[in-house]
Order: sequence, then C-alpha cells, then structure tokens
Amino acid sequence: MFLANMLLLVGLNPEVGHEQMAGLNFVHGIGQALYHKKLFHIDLNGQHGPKYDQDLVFGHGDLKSAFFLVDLLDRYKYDGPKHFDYKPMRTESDEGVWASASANMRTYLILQERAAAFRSDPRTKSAFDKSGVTELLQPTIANGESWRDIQNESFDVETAGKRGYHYEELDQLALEYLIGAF
Ligand SMILES: [Mn+2]
Repeated sequence: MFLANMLLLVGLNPEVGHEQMAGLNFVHGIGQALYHKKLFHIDLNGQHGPKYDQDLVFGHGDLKSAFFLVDLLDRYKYDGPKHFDYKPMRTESDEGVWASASANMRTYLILQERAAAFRSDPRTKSAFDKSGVTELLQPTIANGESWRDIQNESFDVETAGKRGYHYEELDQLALEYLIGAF
C-alpha cells in the first residue's frame, strides 16, 4: 500500500529543449506521459536541435512541434502546471525582457487558437479518417480472441500495399493553419 501511494506521487517534468537537444520528438514523449497519467508539470521553451541548452522563448525553436504540443495538451485537457522555462536574450534591456515574457504567453495562446481551428476543419477530420489514426483507439485483439487466432487470419498484401495514408495531406493542413493561410 505504501509503495502504491509512493508510485502515485512519482511523475515527470519534461522540458521541450532537453528532449530536442537529444534529437527526440517531444510531442511523442508527452503523449506517452499523458497516456500513463504521469505528466505532472511541463517546461515550455524553444530549442534548435542538438546543441547547448538554449532555453529560447516558447515557439522560437521548432514551431511546428510547439503547434502539435499545444494541440496535444488541449486535446488531453492537461490541467497541471505549465511553466515557461526560458531565458531572455542577453541583448535585451528591461523592456525587452518583459516583451520576451509576454511573447511566450502570446505564442501559446495563438497556437491554441490555430490548433483548435485545424482540428475543427472537416478536411482535417477526413484526412485523419483516411490515415487510419482513429483506428488506433481500437484494441488490436477483440473480445474472446486469442493470439492463436492470428494463424487463421487472411491478409491481402496487394490490397494493403495499395493503400495511402494521407499523412502528407494532414501535415500540409497543419502547416497551413500554423502559418495563417486559413
Ligand atoms: Mn533548458
């Protein structure tokens, strides 16, 4: 019982830049943490790939990843602490420091609005359906089915090979919402 309670107290506090410095996909990591109910806190900032810990303003690094991150946090209704763990550039006066603080929040709110618009477009829904992403919610094994049933399955390789997944369509739709084309 003590151990079970201790495990409930253990969670993650991932930071955008730290994952991206290692070449990892931050959004995938956050998706996994949310799935396991282990996202306890999140540090938002910007980073340009594998180099020193830049701690840029949120969105001032990999903007597309920031867009999908905000989209993910909203869709999962993450309500834990969000923290902008960034440093203003050393070139800034006091005024510039406050401008950079405000930039974090403005970018977050703009991405929230952009992601919601992307999600509500019927073309997005249609591309998601065609991609098969929505099928991921279905268990891969049906009620009463066992792994032994796999040997009786038939699988048409030719038909499967002809299928397109529409990821390019989805990616471009997201990008066009992100850059304000809609
Ligand atoms: Mn950092």
